[in-house]
Amino acid sequence: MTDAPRASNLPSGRMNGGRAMAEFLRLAEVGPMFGMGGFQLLPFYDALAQLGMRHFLINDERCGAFAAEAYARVTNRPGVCDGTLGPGATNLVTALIEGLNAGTPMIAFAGDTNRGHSWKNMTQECRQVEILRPAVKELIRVEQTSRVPELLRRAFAVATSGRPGPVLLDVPEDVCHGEHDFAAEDFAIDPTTLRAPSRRIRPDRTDIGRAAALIARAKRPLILVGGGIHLSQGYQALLALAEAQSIPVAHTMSGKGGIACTHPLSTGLFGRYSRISNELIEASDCLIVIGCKLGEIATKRYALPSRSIPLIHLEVVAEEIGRCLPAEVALWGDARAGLEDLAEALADDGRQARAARADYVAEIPRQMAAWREDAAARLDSAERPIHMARLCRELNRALPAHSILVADGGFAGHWTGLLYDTKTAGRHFIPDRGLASIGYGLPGGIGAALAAPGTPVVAIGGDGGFNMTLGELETARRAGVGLTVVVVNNAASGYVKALQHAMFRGRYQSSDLVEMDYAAIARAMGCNGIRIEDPEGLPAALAAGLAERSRPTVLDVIVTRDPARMLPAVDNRTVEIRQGDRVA
Ligand SMILES: Cc1ncc(C[n+]2csc(CCOP(=O)(O)OP(=O)(O)O)c2C)c(N)n1
Ligand SMILES: [Mg+2]
Repeated sequence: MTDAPRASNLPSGRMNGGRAMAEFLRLAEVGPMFGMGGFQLLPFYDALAQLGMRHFLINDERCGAFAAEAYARVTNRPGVCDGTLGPGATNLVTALIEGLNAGTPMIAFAGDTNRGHSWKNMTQECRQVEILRPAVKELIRVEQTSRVPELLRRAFAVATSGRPGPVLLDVPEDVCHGEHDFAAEDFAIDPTTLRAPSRRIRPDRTDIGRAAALIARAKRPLILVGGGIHLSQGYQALLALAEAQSIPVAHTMSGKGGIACTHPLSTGLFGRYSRISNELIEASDCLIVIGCKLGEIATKRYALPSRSIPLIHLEVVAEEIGRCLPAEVALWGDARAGLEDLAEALADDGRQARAARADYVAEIPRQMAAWREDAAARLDSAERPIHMARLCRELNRALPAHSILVADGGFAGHWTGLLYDTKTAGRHFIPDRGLASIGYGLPGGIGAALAAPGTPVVAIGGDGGFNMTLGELETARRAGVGLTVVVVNNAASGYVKALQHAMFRGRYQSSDLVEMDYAAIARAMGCNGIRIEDPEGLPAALAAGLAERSRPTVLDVIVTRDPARMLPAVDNRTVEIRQGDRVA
């Protein structure tokens, strides 16, 4: 909506707080919302119905917030979710922290007690504001019905600025049910705050100059890109810099898709799991870190890279720079803006740089080919149970360039982080690396599918994660979502079992799951369900899932039960363990 129709569409007059909430969201053009009702927010639900807005009942508020989070990643517009007083509100916590750590814009509502009776043992009452406050970028307690639009305006401004994040509005029952005479101007909206990033800050010019000088001198510069590239949508700027200056690009799990994985300058994942990137990092003489926190997984528990390699760090949160590794040049700013400025500062050197680095970049496809040859036995494996590498290869083959793969916490995320190839830049791989909870896959897939109708969406996760949230198959079916869910069925909390195998000499405790037929469960729930025990069956099953446009398909993929073979690696590296080590 441009501003003119929005302005002529402003509501006014007497209405309750819930109606004011819904009216504001209507004007903000939010997408489908997810939540579970309770008495406190019912006026909001009633208004949504009257205004014809899309809101989906979810079977667990955490899943509603996961769906909203994934929706926001695909659209860069705040995802909206709600929970009622007490348990509804506390169920939001895990998914809100995912959004907080991943920098995802979200607006969440929690119903709260009627202030006329608070602290008198009301049903469902708890100290939810204290519980939720550290889970969000900002928690806003709405104390007056009249202030609903003003505080929602604030919520959008916070959610979409700087590093975006979730904002929670805690709405007491009497504020939601209470009425006020609103003026049309109360509903004014700043359209720039409806999408992240709402504003872009550029790094200091002197610092850009220093960074450019460092890059110009480097023989083996390497870009390390994190999830910030998606938040900033800096794809073109990244590709332009990498190509103009002949600089290869490695990515974190969250940064996958900064450039296409299939691009000759892409060196794939770096950190805990890597194809060729880790070696390139160690051999580099200038690392350019873009929108990446350099946390545990990216740095192999802070062992990588060596501190002797000069590092340029471009990051939108100033205090993130230097937190895990000292930066020789700190660039505080938006990823896209900073990349554009670097490219401009380096423009004169382009041809010279490309000539100087010709041998260096020519190595990349050769090294990648050598890696692929080494990995071929696993990528092409015909073994039963199915090898995870083969499953990833089949995903690479089956998923078209514009599709979205949502990857759950646990092994599925790491395996696909390592082996899945995005074919174009953009949000085509969505892992929940903010908090790395298991159980994100199915609800995240619902949010992504609703955000990109017509786009093939596949959600992959473990059987443990699926067990946690499989009630949302009902939601997906009700929503008519043609989502393909790949359940990596290893009859185990595999990550835990693999660690018990490696570190505790196979003394397994609470890491086995009972054998289940998830395809049959899906069919019983009115969804499509296919069990796949032979890798040759994967292409047809994936094709059937992608062809199903109006109900979910569960692909129950039977993979190895051997805990010695679960760790995501395509080679035979044995794990060396010292006391206190974390091996994966
Ligand atoms: C909510 C939550 N609890 C625990 C963990 C720790 N954890 C990481 S992976 C994993 C195993 C998950 O099992 P499953 O989903 O079957 O995946 P698998 O490792 O078997 O592929 C666990 C328990 C987590 N990430 N999130
Ligand atoms: Mg499992």
